[in-house]
Amino acid sequence: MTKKLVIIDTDCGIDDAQAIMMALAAPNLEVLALTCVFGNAAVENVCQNVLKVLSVCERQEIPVFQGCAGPLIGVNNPFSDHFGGDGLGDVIDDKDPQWKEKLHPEHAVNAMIRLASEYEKQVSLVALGPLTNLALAVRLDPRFPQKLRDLFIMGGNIEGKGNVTLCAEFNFAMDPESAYIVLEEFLCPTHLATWEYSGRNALTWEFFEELINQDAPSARFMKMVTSKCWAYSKEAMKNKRDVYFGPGFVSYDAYAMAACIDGSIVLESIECPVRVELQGSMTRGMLVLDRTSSLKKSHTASVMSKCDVAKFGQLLMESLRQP
Ligand SMILES: [Ca+2]
Repeated sequence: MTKKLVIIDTDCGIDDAQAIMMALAAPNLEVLALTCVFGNAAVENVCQNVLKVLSVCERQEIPVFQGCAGPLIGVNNPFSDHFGGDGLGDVIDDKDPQWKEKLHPEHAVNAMIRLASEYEKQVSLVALGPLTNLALAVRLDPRFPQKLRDLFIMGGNIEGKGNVTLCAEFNFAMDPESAYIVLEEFLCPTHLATWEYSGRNALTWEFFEELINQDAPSARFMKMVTSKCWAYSKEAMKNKRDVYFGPGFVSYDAYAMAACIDGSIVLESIECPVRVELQGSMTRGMLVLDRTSSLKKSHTASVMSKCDVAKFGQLLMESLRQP
C-alpha cells in the first residue's frame, strides 16, 4: 500500500494530541514531520507537548520543528487557557529538561517548504492551529501551495457565532491575517473542519469514558491530560458548549485529521469560495462563505458539514490503542 505522506502543523493542545495519535495509528499514513506553532500554549510548550506525544506512542523517529511564536500582526492574544497553561492540562510532572536537543534545528516553515518540494504533489498538510506557519511558507515560496497534494484545516466557523470572540473561532481569531492569506492563496484542494462541524458531530460522554479507559499507554496518557481539564468535563460544559450544540464530547482537531485519513468520513460538505473577515469590530477573524460567488474568486474550499460519526469514533478508539 502506498502511504499518504502527511505534515502536521500543530499548536498541540489536548485535541491536537488526540489528532496526532490518530495519524500515528493510521496504517495508510506516513507522518513526515510535525511543525509547531503558538496557539493553545506558547510555542516552546507546544514543542514539548508534541515530543511527549511521540514518546508516549514510541514514535520519536518523526522529526519535530519549532515554528512561529506569535501572529503575523499584533501581539499574541491571551486566549490560550482552554487546555491549561501548558496546553496539556497542567498535569504532566515528568517534563523533559532535554527537550530542546530533541527538536530538529531547522525552522518549521523551512522544513515544510523543503518537504513539499522534495515530495511534490504528494504531501497532505493538516493544520490544527493558527495558520501563521502556512502564511509565512507561501510568502517565502509562492509555489508552496501548488506543491501540496491537499490541505486540511481545523478552523473557522460558518454560523457567525464564535468561541473566543463574539463571531470568531479560536484558530482563526489567533491570527486572522494568516487565515486570510491561506484561504486566498492556497489553491490546492482545501478542506475545512469548522467549529460547527466538530460541535454538531459530537460523540457521547459515555463514548469518551470508554475511549480513555482502554488498556494502552496512549489511552492512559489521554485520561491523565483530560482529568483536570474543564473542556473535558461533562459538568463544566453544560453551561458552555452544550448551550449551543447540546451535550457531547468534542475533539476538534481530530475531525480534520480523520478527513485526511479517510475521506469517506465526510458525508456532506459545502463547496464554495470562502474569505476571512479582517476589518469588522465584532467579526474580525470570522469565516465567510460566499455561496453565490459574489466575490468572483477563482477557487473554492470544501467546508465539511456532515460526518460519519460511527467511522470517526472507530478511528478515535483505534488511536488510543498504541503503542
Ligand atoms: Ca489545535
